[in-house]
Amino acid sequence: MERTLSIIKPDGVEKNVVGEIISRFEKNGLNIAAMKKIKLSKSDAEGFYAVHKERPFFGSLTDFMSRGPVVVIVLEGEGAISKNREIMGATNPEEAAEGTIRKDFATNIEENTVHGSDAPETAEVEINYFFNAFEITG
Ligand code: IDP
Ligand code: MG
Repeated sequence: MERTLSIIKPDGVEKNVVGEIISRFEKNGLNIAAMKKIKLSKSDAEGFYAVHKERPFFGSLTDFMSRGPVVVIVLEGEGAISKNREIMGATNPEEAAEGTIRKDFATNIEENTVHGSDAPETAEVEINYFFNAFEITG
């Protein structure tokens, strides 16, 4: 059993597709181990995306991620990290496969509706960034 962090980004919340996105996770065998709707400050977003701080889009990305509420979710299941990345689709929605969340809902490469951890080490760090042990019920 593996855990991964998903974030429904501000554009996904604004488009009112939170339920639709969660439904896709559940239909693909991922369980919700923890979930909450929160608003990131600019510095919360900068901390979360610290790995990208040298990238040219860092300022714009962290403005976007802090402009409105997000839904943070711990997904649990067999191969949850790669399964979630498959359901999400490619970073750039123009390159995302048919039927993926980003293909169906993303606006562009930045406002791409969902985040998903990319490896077990990042999943652990990212889950701990938002949730304490009491909040993760499995
Ligand atoms: P990922 O979310 O598919 O793992 P990353 O390369 O880790 O993609 O980038 C993190 C986030 O930064 C993306 O989801 C997207 O919101 C944003 N991003 C990535 N590349 C670009 C870009 O070239 N321009 C603007 N924003 C970008
Ligand atoms: Mg990434």
